[in-house]
Amino acid sequence: MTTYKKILTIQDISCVGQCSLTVALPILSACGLETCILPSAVLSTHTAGFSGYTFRDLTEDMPAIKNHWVKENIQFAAVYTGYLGSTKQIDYVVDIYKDTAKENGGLLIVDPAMADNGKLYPGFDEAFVEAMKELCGKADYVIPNLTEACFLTGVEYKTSYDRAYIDEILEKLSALGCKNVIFTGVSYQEGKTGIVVYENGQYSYYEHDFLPNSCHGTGDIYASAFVGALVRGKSAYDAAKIAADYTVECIKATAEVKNHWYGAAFEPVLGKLIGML
Ligand code: PXL
Repeated sequence: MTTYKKILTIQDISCVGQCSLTVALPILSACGLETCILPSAVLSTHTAGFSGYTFRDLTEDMPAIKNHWVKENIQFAAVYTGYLGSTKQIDYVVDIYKDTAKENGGLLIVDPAMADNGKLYPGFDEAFVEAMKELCGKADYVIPNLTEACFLTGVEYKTSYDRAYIDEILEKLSALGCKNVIFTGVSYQEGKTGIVVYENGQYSYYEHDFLPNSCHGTGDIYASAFVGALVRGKSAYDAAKIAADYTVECIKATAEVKNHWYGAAFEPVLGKLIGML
């Protein structure tokens, strides 16, 4: 019973597209955590590859939701944020964390889901990046990909780099206040990729094969599995490794499905994730 913890995840509902809450909720539940949700926005689909999607921003619902939780004395063992719908929402998230988790030692885990392949996602701008820097600076763990880390630190995005380049980014993330960094998609050699775990200033690296058919939504799968394993009591390195191994299984499962371009088939291999915990 002692491992049954309640956590809150704040990210959008993309009704179709296998990302954000439709991924985080099942993965965190499979990890054995009571998973409470706060949708940041509702979209008909995600924004990467579909056109004409609807977008309902739920920023203005957030304060009343939080006030109700505070009145009910609801507290979370961790708050995990993903794709957020507006710059103003980031301030509300800080407030929600403060009132529902921080004072009781709850963790703040931030996936700064805002960019990939050198570019910001549609709808995000410099003001959003600035607000995200503030949020990351308060986090116990941040889980950026290389593009997000570059936007957060002002370092030029490169597709080919060495350890010194990654170290510079890690130092700049620490200067923002990020306590621990789980840096995804760091590749030092052809055919390989991996995760840098930068915990209390100590660098470690888990390398695995790079799969060429990498698909949309794997960042959300990775972050959710990492959070699930970490809150279940794994060390940051072990949680980072479990999440990487599970994400690889998801990419392999997706390759078995014809024309599945918009997300990863994470469901058929959920049992493997459970087995790793
Ligand atoms: O997977 C990140 C993500 C989450 N939510 C929405 C997105 C994206 C990436 O494009 O568009 C709405």
